[in-house]
Amino acid sequence: MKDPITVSITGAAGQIGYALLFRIASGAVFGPDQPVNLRLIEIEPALPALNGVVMELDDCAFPLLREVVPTADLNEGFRGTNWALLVGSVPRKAGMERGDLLGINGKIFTGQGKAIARNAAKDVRVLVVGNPCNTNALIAMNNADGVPKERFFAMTRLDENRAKSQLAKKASVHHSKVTNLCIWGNHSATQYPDFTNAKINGRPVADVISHVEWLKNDFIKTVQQRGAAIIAARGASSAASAANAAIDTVKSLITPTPAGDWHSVAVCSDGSYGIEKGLIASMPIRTIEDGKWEVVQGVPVDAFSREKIDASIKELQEERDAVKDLLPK
Ligand code: NAX
Repeated sequence: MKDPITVSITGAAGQIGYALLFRIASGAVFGPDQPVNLRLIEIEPALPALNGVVMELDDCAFPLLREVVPTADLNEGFRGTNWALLVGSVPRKAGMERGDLLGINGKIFTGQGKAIARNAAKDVRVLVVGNPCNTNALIAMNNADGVPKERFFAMTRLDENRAKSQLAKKASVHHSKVTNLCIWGNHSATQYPDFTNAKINGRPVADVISHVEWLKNDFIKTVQQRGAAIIAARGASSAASAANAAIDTVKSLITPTPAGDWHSVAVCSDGSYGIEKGLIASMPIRTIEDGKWEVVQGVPVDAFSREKIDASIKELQEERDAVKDLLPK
């Protein structure tokens, strides 16, 4: 049996946490021969609820689950961690401006970035799910002294999965037949689900779905607004699908990407595709092996895509400017 891997999860008593922990503990993420320690981080008032979740983990008697540590202490929560999944954040409330939200969450991610740098394992990787996830990841990355920038990610996989599912439905094929779907930019309503490079059964989407106006309008809008549609229907934001996307992201980052394909995750830009260096932006990523990834180069960006990508990058620059006090020089 391998040595256990340690996974820290913030917001562990929340609804995404509830859908996420049990799958990690069951082996669905790191495999059937990989024991797991869980460090579950919550704010003080949520610790009683978190203890209930821990009782349920106990009651599953998962063969692969080793230590479970529920805590509100960041040092304890990130001690020795190999994967930090930053899910917890403060939701936007009525009357709150986007800037207020950035400021409140910014402080959380400053502290978490520092605590990760102080306590985590040398190979730590960080996936930010809590919104605004790109900018929260930017703040954590810039405050985690000594942790390489390529270890920070923000989640856009839910958007990718949503986009694949919409294209598959329209083309009446199984969603596994949709590949090369890149989400560009921010995980927000400006994100760009790139249908121009996506494939269905290995063919360009436009060869299969001839309704170009649908692709340019309804498709993009449906993906961008899907989160709001779920809230309207369910009375609560997406949780199981978000947890599933976090799992897909981690799996895609620890497994080589199938030849010719890519996956979407926001990473620290190296300037590829004219995306300002240092921003956390979603783009096409290939995993070479566990711990090693690269931006896929040479993906064609036509004028329509350029405009959409630029709009989302502009939003990321504005978010970055709004939190610049939290980014040490
Ligand atoms: P919940 O409100 O159910 O849970 C959030 C949990 O985080 C709560 O238990 C809260 O006590 C905890 N928390 C708050 N501040 C914390 C802190 N400083 N340290 C540790 N824990 C803290 O929200 P949930 O539905 O689970 O969503 C969590 C986050 O995911 C939200 O920010 C949400 O906007 C974001 N999402 C991101 C998605 C993505 O694709 N990137 C999609 C789904 C989701 O909307």
